[in-house]
Amino acid sequence: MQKDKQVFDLIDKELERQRNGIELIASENFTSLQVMQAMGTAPTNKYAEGYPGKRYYGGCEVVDEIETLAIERLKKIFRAQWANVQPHSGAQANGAVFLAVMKPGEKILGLDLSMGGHLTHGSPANFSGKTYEAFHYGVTRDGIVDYEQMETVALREKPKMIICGASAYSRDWDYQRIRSIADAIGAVVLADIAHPAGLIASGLLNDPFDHCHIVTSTTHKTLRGPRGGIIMLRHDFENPWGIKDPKGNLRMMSQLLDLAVFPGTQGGPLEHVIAAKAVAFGEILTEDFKAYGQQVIRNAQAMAAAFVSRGYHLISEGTDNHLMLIDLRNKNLTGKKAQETLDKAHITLNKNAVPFDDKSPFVTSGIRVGVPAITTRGMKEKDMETVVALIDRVLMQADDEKTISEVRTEVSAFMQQFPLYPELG
Ligand code: DSN
Repeated sequence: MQKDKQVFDLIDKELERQRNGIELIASENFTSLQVMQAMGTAPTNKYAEGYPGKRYYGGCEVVDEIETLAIERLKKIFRAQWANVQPHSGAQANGAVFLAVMKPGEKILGLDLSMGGHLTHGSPANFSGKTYEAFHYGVTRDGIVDYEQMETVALREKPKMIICGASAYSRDWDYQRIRSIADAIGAVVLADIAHPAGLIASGLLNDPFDHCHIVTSTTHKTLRGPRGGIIMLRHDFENPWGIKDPKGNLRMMSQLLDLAVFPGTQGGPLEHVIAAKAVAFGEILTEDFKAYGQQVIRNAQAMAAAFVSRGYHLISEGTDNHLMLIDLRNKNLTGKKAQETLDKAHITLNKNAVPFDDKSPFVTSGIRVGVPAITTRGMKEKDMETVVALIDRVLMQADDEKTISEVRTEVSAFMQQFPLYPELG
């Protein structure tokens, strides 16, 4: 059959865009070639509703092996007792946890979206805010999670679940403190580690597993796998909240979560993506991945210092992880203007609300900058200075097309030092 030139030309065009640009979206990364190749393989043809050994279709013996391998590798990474690798995304993983633990109308407490939280942590625009009664905590004026506010709201509202984790937060979390707040009211703690998971996997940040009952993540950010979600328990438990399955039976939390993924929220799992997850998990278990995580943190520190030296205002004055949030108000720029202008220079990042922002989420006062992708490209600390200098040139002359065009050319030349998928020609 003839190749669909129209589509494959567009795929090639996207590859060239990725090769020639500086990718700073904190939630993006570049998978290895074998992770990407695994996604375009035969398991995409297979229906496998259910779980290994308990499927609703015949012919699942091979995908059973693939899924079991992915589960076992993931459990090893996080020293987990149980894992589900089927969620199609982080949002789906969170949705399944909600379904397993909560009844509609019950209360949840999560970080406010406008303070760095995530849509699925109770935003009114999301199923989580529509189905459950959502309360929020924020960050202090210093940009650090306001644990006192978390405690005050938790004691007052007695939510059934407290969610920790963020999309735009550059500091580590005090999971022990969150658990003690939850224990005071008998709440479940869900840690959504979608952003820092790769750094946690390498032991470079606090470990949420011993303090949080349930942990979810995406697999495509700092974990550097295919797009997808996962749910894990370090210790399975007979749930003390008396939560029953749809037939009215008390179950272990692992069973409730399995049921909530399938048949609760999803049908057939994407076994080709699960194969790619297994490959990525194998990579995470190597020393190379630990070295990658260490370089991510060194690069983030170097980039933060380079921004500060140019007078940029970093929320919380710095970073512990892979990203930083920059308030551009002292530079007389909005996040929207910065994102759009940098895009023209092939420097990609996203506008982001900063805590206590006075602008709408479509405009915002800030940008979020992350280093996982450029670290995968091979950049080191000294390169962070170059990247920040390029960003600064564009932002300081945001209406000068000539400067933007010059920087675009320099960006493309600079990125030739960091080949991306050379095997693909
Ligand atoms: N869209 C992701 C991010 O950029 O952080 C969160 O879902």
